[in-house]
Amino acid sequence: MKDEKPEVLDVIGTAEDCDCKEGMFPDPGRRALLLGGAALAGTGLFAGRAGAEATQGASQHAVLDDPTSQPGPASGGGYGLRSQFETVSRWEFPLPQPGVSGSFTPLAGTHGTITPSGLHYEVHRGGVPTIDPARHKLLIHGKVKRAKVFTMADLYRFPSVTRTAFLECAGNGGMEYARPSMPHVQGTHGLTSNSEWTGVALSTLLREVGLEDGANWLLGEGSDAGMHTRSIPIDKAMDDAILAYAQNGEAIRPEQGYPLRLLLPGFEGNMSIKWLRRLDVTDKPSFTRPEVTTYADTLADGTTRYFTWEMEAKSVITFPSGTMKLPIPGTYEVTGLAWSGRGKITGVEVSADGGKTWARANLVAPVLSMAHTRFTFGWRWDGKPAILQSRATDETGYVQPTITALVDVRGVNSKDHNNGIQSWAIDAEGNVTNVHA
Ligand SMILES: Nc1nc2c(c(=O)[nH]1)N[C@H]1C(S)=C(S)[C@@H](COP(=O)(O)O)O[C@H]1N2
Ligand SMILES: [Mo]
Repeated sequence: MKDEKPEVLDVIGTAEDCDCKEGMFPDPGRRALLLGGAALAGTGLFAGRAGAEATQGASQHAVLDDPTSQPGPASGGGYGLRSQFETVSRWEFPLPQPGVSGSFTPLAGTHGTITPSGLHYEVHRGGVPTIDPARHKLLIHGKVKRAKVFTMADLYRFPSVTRTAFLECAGNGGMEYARPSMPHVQGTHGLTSNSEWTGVALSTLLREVGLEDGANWLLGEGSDAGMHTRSIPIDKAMDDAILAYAQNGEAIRPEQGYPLRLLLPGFEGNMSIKWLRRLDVTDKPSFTRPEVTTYADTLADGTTRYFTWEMEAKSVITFPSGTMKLPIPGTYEVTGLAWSGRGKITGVEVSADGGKTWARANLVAPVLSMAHTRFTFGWRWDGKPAILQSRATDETGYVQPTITALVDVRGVNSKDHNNGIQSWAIDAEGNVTNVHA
């Protein structure tokens, strides 16, 4: 039995089918092209960029022909690492702007809905500061009755809340407005991730300090060198904003704002101030430099949109997606993610003919408000060219627009808030590429 090849579905190719090359782009998506029981069990195997990320601290153990023949290495204890065979990695900004660094989540290489913390996308305007939680403090002042400084120890004593929420950079997909630009879904959509966050409800702390009349806005400030500041409307602060100290069951990662970040579910990522050290309660928005420059959107007629907070409903097919190859015609499970900053996803439709006809995809429970929602769709590829698309609807009834419809309204000056429908073309050989359709 052990020597027999595992039975494989006819749609799964063999390792020889994989023309994986080392190149500029990691290929997290060559799913199903590497053969084996693990792939069938749903663990998924991804050929990726070999090298540093591939091993990142994981011990390299010899592979026995028969792993039952002798005990493996003893438990290492400590902090567990993934298998030495797993290579899925973030992709660093290929063209960093001065002062800005970050990386994209490999959406095609993750399963379910939670993004592993080590694969969460990152955007840093002044690098990642190293902050000692024992010395970190949060000041809340301004239009409050009792200005206060909170240490982390103080914050841990308040009632905690936990929720799942996506974060998405307003610039996610920004390169795609005018023309298809990134080869793979990590580049087109990888500036969004989804985590379970734990912390203190901001409303709890605002009640603790007591709001004065005219307390309409907050100015949030981080402790990094990025001078990142944003005005936050008090309604959001009192509604579902969280001062998060934990992510996916452990302290948030340095890249995500350790030891404390603001989390505004559903709002553009840049409002969720990392390394949070100050909240100034004000009567008016502060019109900080980032919010009147970087995060304002210039429309086709030259006017500017400010305060574009909510991320509108969006979806993307992650399998199959750009740079992948369907090895042979047959049945595949098309899958992807959908999310909305306005609440729950109520439906995702899939088209295989560039948007002429649509069919309803399956939403995988649980479907949570302002969180990534996994969708799946059984599809038989007949071997002819096809264009795959997905279209999300949220609980407000809002339907994800086509790129053309978005460009008609916004023009192509704006690089933010591209939630247009993504098209993946499949040619007769099964090659998947990024197109506008
Ligand atoms: N203090 C501070 N907060 C920040 C930033 C920053 O550079 N400094 N980047 C913002 C941007 S542009 C985004 S999209 C999100 C990214 O959060 P993440 O790096 O945890 O994914 O954090 C926001 N909060
Ligand atoms: Mo961002």
